Amino acid sequence: MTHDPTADPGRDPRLAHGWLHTARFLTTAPQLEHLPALEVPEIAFVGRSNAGKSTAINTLTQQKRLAFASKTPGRTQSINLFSLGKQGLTDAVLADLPGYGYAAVPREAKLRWQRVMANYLLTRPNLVAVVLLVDPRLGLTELDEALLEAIRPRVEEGLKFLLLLTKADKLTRAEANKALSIAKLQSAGGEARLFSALKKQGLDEVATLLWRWTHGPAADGGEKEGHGLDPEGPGPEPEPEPLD
Ligand SMILES: Nc1nc2c(ncn2[C@@H]2O[C@H](COP(=O)(O)OP(=O)(O)OP(=O)(O)O)[C@@H](O)[C@H]2O)c(=O)[nH]1
Ligand SMILES: [Mg+2]
Repeated sequence: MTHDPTADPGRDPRLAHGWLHTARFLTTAPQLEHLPALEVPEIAFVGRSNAGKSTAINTLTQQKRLAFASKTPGRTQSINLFSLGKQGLTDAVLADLPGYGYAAVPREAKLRWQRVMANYLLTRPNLVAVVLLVDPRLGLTELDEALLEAIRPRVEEGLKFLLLLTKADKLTRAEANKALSIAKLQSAGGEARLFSALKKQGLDEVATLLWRWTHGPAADGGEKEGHGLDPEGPGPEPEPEPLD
C-alpha cells in the first residue's frame, strides 16, 4: 500500500499516521523571539491548561513522551516545536503551547502569557492552522472565547481551525453528540471533532486533516517574508517564570 503512487495520506489514515510518527523534537522557546523563523507550515495546539494538548500530540505521533503531559496543570511552560517529515526532511511543524487559565498562576504572568500567545497566533507567518483543545465537560471558557475572537479574522483569511473536544471517553454517547453539535456551532467556519487519547477516538480524522492542512494548496502560510513575530518589538520582557 505504501508503494502505491496514488496513495494519499490526506485520505488514508495509515499513511497519515506514518507521517505523524516521524515527529521529532525541534526546539523549545520560552519567549516568542526565541522561535526560529520557519518556511514549513506550522500547526498550533492551544487550549486551557490540562485540556490535553501534550497528550493529543503524543497520541497523534504515537510517541509516549514527545510532549510533556502531566496531571499537574501548567506542565508545558514554553512553546515546543516538533518537526514532521519522512527521511529527515521537515515538511511541517507542530507547536505545543502552554495552557492558559490555570488558577494558581499569578495575574501578571497570566496577562503576559495571553499577550505572548495572541502575538504568536496573530503574527506567526508560517502558521496555517490552530487546534483549540477543549474539555467538553467544561465547554468553552472565557479565555477560549477570547482566543477564538482574536483569531477569527485570520480564520476568515484562510487560517484553518479545529475545535477538538478532548477526553471524549469521559462522556456518554448522548453527551458527546450534544457537545459536538454545540462545538460545531462555536467553531464558526472551522471544524469540530470528538477526540480521546485514552480510547484512540478521532485519531484517523485528525491525522488526515493535519496532513491536508499542511500539504494542501494554501499550506505555505501565505506571507513568507521576514519573521514577523512581533511587529511592535519584543517590549519589556520580565522574569522568565512559567507562562501560564
Ligand atoms: N481520560 C482522558 N484523560 C486525558 C486525555 N487526554 C489527556 N488526559 C489527561 O489530562 C491530563 C492533562 O493532559 P496534558 O496533555 O498534560 O494537558 P495539557 O493541555 O498539555 O496541559 P498544560 O501543559 O498544563 O497546558 C493528564 O492527566 C492526561 O492524562 C483523554 O483523552 N482521556
Ligand atoms: Mg502540555
